[in-house]
Amino acid sequence: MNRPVMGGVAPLNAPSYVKQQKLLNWVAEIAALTKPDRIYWCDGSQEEYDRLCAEMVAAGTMKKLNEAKRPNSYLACSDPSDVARVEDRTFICSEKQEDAGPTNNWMAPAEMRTTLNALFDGCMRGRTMYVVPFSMGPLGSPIAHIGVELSDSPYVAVNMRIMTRMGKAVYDVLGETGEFVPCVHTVGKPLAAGEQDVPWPCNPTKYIVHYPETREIWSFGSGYGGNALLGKKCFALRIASTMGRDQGWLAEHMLILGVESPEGKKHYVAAAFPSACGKTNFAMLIPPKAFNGWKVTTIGDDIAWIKPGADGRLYAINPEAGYFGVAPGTNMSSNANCMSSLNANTIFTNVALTDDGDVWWEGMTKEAPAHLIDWQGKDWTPESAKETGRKAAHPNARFTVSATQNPVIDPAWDDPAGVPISAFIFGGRRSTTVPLVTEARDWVEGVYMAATMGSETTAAAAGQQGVVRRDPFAMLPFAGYNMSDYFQHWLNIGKKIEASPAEQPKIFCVNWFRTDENGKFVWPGFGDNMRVLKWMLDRIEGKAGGVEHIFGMTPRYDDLKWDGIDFTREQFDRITSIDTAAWEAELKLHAELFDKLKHNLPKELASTKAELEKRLAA
Ligand code: O2Y
Ligand code: MN
Repeated sequence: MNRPVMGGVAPLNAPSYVKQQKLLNWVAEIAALTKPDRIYWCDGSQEEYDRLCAEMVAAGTMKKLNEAKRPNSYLACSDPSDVARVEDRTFICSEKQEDAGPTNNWMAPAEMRTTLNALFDGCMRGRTMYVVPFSMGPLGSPIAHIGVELSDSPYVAVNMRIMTRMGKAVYDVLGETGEFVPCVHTVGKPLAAGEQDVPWPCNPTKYIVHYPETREIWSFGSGYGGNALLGKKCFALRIASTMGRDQGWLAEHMLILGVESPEGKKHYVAAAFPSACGKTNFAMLIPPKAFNGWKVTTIGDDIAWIKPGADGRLYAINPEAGYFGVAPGTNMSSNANCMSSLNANTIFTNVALTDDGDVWWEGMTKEAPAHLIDWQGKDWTPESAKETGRKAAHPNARFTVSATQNPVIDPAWDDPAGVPISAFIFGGRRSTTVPLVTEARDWVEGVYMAATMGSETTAAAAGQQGVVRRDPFAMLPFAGYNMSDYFQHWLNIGKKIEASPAEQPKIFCVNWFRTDENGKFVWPGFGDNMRVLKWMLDRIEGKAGGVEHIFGMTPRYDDLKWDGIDFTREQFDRITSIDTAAWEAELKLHAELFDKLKHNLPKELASTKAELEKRLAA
């Protein structure tokens, strides 16, 4: 192993297959700033993955799970202060504040660079800097883009291997002159000579910083999820959304699924839901028994990159190669496909450890095991939990697993050309007001629906849970530029594909989460969402009816297939009815949102709102 000269810079150590001088210079420059003890270039091999995991087991960062029960799988438990994305520490540092818009934290790039230079100076002392090359999307796809993450976290390196196409082959695509997004990450905890490391190093000071103009990402202080795996939210959404605005494509917080009828007619739909609203479950949906012959397959569970094709249709890829899904609530009834994906080769983070070396989380089984070690390493029993209210797994506990382990992965999931999109679905978590499903009458109305989406908050981001916040397009935490300009970009894409109206995707708005007077969900959700999906496909093919109301077009009871479920007309009315008073209040909230976003707000949205108000008054 190369050792640094005392007080000097670690040798660059670059493998001969790295041909790009700009990349080599950048790695050297970041090493000079962060001063790691070693530089390690990841090749993405299985041997390397196994070795890094073994090192983390030795260091106490990970536990190897029982090989007989969960082969080649690990449990990592984070510092209790580092458990979720930190939106209040996430910054869009565009030159002009108005380009970040009122929904993003902003700081002038020069000021941020001064702050970060001080924080990053020497931040990797005593550690290894991993050079992690990755492709977001199939290698070489015209829709894909490359990134390189420099991180002092081996946990990041192994997770990036699962979540992206990571390794040596990326350098072949990059060549001597290819473009890449530079991503710098540190846990922000340098080690002094002889200092003993902790299992999950991190820093109470956190900065997740994006420079959209220069397409750079800098992340300081957290080793967790979206804060640290920079290909995901930082690149594939925040930076990619600005690339999409400039280049005429879309980077969206959307799952993509394929749905095939018994007659063999297949459509792909892309669906946006705010964090932790069941996207992974929907992406792996198992149709009810009565839908014999219907198949749902997964392209992706979280992010879609969508580009207009030469034929005027929109084509989508999943830029990721794995799933970083929420564990609590995942079980054999909510998502059997996901559960079988997790049988082996999985990294679990912040779930509980069973006495026989397996994992458990709330909702995995009806009854909890008699004894567990909770995510904070403490003894846990169902009895003690009743007294203290302590969860065995953190509510934002996660699994990292390769997409290839999904039993219903779509055959085209890795197709560089992408798949054609027939519909966009937008959903929020609303206990009242928003009907089960509504079809927009046109693209502009669909953009309005998506722009005014609201959702009750969940555990995926730090902060208060259960309050309604507007989450336009489920992109509030992820748009890398001004939200009003983002709406305009969607309207522009609509105009671009208007030329072939038959091919233009329909837009739907859904809400699986309406509750009754006891706070219980009325709609069964999960596999039964297939009933709604089928209505959408029937609409796309001109085969189903519906009824127009103030907000768009909703199915009548008889427009849905009810075989195999006892769901009454009364229940259906409860989740599709329009409560005029609630909508009047809702429109006031739309007005508040539009007032906040008034700079550059497309006039089409204001006029759509005026029409809605007219229909409501009538
Ligand atoms: O960093 C985290 O806490 C996870 S956030 C996340 C992970 C996978 C998919 N989506 C999300 C999200 O917050 O939308
Ligand atoms: Mn997400």
